[in-house]
Amino acid sequence: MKLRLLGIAGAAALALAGTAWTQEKKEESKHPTTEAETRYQAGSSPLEGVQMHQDVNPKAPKMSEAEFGKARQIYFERCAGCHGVLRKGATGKPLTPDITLDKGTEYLKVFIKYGSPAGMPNWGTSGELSDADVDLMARYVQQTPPMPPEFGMKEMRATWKVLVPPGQRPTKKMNNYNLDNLFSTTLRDTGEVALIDGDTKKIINIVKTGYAVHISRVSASGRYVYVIGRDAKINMIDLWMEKPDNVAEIRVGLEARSVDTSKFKGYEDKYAIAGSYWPPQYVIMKGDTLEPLKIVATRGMTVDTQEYHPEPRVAAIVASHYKPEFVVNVKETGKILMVNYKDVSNLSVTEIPAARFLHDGGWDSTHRYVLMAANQSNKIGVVDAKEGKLEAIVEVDKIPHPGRGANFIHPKCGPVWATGHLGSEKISLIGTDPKKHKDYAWKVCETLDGQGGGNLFIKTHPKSTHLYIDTPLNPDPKISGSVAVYDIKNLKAGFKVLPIAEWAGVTEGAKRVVQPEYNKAGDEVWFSVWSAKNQQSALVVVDDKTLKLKAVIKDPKLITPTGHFNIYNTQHDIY
Ligand code: DHE
Repeated sequence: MKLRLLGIAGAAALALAGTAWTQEKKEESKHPTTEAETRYQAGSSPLEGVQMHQDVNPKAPKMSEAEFGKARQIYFERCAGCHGVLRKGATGKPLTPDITLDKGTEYLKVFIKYGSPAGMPNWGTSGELSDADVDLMARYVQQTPPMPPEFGMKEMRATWKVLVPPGQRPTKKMNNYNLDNLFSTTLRDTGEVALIDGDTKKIINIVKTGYAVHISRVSASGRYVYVIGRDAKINMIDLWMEKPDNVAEIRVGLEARSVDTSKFKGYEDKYAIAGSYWPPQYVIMKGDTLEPLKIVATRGMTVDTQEYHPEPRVAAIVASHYKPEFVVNVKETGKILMVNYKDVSNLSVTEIPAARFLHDGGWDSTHRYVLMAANQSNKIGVVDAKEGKLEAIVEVDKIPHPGRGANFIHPKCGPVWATGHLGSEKISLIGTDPKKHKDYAWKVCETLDGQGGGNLFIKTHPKSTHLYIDTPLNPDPKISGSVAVYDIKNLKAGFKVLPIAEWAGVTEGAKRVVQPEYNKAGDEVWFSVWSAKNQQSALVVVDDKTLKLKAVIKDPKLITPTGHFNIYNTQHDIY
């Protein structure tokens, strides 16, 4: 795995920067960080465009209003993902004036320009920030952090639109599509999803959604698709319409990543839930109109040191099949919340301690246990949804990133759930059967080697004997443009490599291959070949039996495809 190297000038400058450098070097040996990892976490925040109060600290270096505005925009585009909206630290270090004023402008400039091996990107020497911008940012982080506005019921209701009220919607399916085998594909940079017929591979509709659209989830009945953008806009699509399209929309905050809907028997399609990064909160909505009903803040104490965190972001949310509950990951406090929606006005929430920096995760094959990755802690928290308690914390490799994970039967350990890692090539297989395979339950029962680090998603299907591992964030284009496939029945044989980007026949762009997703039958696997906004992208469909190319879907409208969600598999949590 390639480490980011600092230039000689950078190292020398950092050496001058004093003891902090020695400390950073110690951390480097424990946690070598790749550029891909750091940049993935440091994704752009839509808060860059939000009006905020400017409060210039009199002790801080001078900045004009225009300079402050420009620096604020750069901060939210590049820095807030790691250092937090309020600069109190998230996966990156805190950058509040009590710390930064002591360091001073020259010291901060060195860090910003050259980066640090502990994870700070080399914004200056990589050419992303000019010397003038580096100077601007060094002065900016010494000012009092501007505070984005809150987003409560009044603001949500002002954005809420029911485009087609439930009474005016079809009473039966009005199209001939095989809805179970439809795919909702994220078109990240156009703020749209492509609804694609999985049988004919034809695009049914391109539906407008939020900014830098992120994920789709499917209602318990399979009729509605809920899509969330990074600007916290949710779009609700009715698949029964002649041409499936939006029927309701709302903004639930200023920045968000997760949405899901109630799946417990008797509550199908009744509620939707969305979690936001800013403000740190989740909201429960009516499932058929998105009318906001209840907003709950996640600000509070961290799980380990029990200190107050002002902006604990809501990461993955999944819906329980065991109880009328949503499972809500709170990233910075490291708590998994079991939010019981039986009585929304007298909401009861069970707070389960896991580990800091909870991110993504999914169910075991029985849907009783949910496994959530605390990515910067290198741990998986396991919750028993039936008993409503922590079952185990499992140590894995560096920066686990399961997506929703992959479930299959291991010859020795019985049922296992698998996760890959952003920070290493390892794939950890965790035993999930405490009854019949007690010795392996909640332990890493086998570790496989993949192609390299930079893995984001891993997938299999109950009808398949293959396990697919993508590596879109690996620095080597050969690895980021291909996927590794294991034969589950013969793991010892190692993996085969499928050159997906080459098969796509796309000539330009970075061509990162991302997110394996099965069709309903479990005999095809879909991948996105993700290029830049102004370059051609594609979807590649692989025959799961033969591991040969089955189809390439290309269309000028397929701009920056990333995640894709098969309706049936997403509806039933099959992975
Ligand atoms: Fe995601 C899931 C957050 C960057 C594609 N991503 C998730 C989830 C969270 C999250 C919390 C779990 C949602 C759930 O299950 O309810 N993602 C973040 C980030 O904070 C991060 C690191 C940086 C950012 O600024 O957003 C980030 N994500 C990305 C990408 O760059 C990806 C690869 C491309 C894209 O479309 O933006 C990406 N994330 C995805 C996908 C899923 C996802 C496809 C759903 C996986 C699944 O199988 O369910």
